[in-house]
Parts: sequence; structure tokens; C-alpha cells
Amino acid sequence: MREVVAGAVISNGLLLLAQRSYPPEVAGLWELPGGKVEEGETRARALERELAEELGVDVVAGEQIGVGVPLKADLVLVALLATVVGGNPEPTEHTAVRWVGAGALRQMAADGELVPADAVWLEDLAELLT
Ligand code: DCP
Repeated sequence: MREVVAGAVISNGLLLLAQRSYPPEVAGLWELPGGKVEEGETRARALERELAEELGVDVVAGEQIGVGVPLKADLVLVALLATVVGGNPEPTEHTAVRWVGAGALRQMAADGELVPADAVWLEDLAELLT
């Protein structure tokens, strides 16, 4: 079983979302940024590495939020809280980033603008933002 870790990065009461550029099925949709946990790596370390690589930002990963979401038979997606400790997110692999509050997040979910797996965490995320 492999894991993908995604970051619920919250700063000043807003959540960081990143817009996927690939694959075509989800290009243009918004996600919590992250990536696959490598062999021998903790979830926290993987998230810190992925956000440095993808967004040039230093974060410290915290506790898990929400449930694990199965992506495939052998792949599960988990979300960890994360706090920015250095840098400002600038997308290298994503099309754009944005910071949203609970209201905007709910609207994006209602409009189908979130990656489907991440939409499972809507209530968990909205609670953190209110
Ligand atoms: N994923 C998701 N929601 C997220 C982050 C990822 O549903 N918040 C999914 C999309 C992919 C899988 O997880 O199916 C892996 O994500 P990435 O492509 O972002 O991760 P990597 O860059 O590590 O994987 P790869 O090198 O395979 O592209």
C-alpha cells in the first residue's frame, strides 16, 4: 500500500489551494498540494519535501485531518495540517495557487472545482477555517 500525502496549509485563517495542471481529468481543478510518500519516508517528511519542491515553501507538518481516501486499490490519500515557516508559495508544477476561507471553499466545492478526492474533506477543512 502506498500513500499520497496532501497538505492542509492554513495561514491567517485561510487555506492554500493549488490548481492542477495534469492529468487531463483533473487539470484545472484545485487540490491540497502534496505527493507520494517515498520508501523510508514519514508522511510528515514527504509533505515537507513535496511542498518545498512544488511551491518553494518551507512547512512543518502536523496532525492528520479527515479520513484517508482510497485513490486506487494500492494507493490512499491522507491530509496533514501544515504551517508555513518560510517562503511564499509560488507554483512550479501547478497552474496557480490561491488562499480561501470557508465560504469560498464551500462555493468551489459546490461548483465542482475541487479534485474529487479532496472534496471528501470539505467539512473537516471548513471547520478549521471558522
Ligand atoms: N491527489 C489527489 N489529491 C491531492 C493530491 C494528489 O487526489 N490533494 C492524487 C492525484 C494523483 C496522485 O494523488 O492521482 C498522486 O499525486 P501527484 O501526481 O501530485 O503526486 P506525485 O507528483 O508524487 O506523483 P507522480 O510522480 O506519480 O505524478
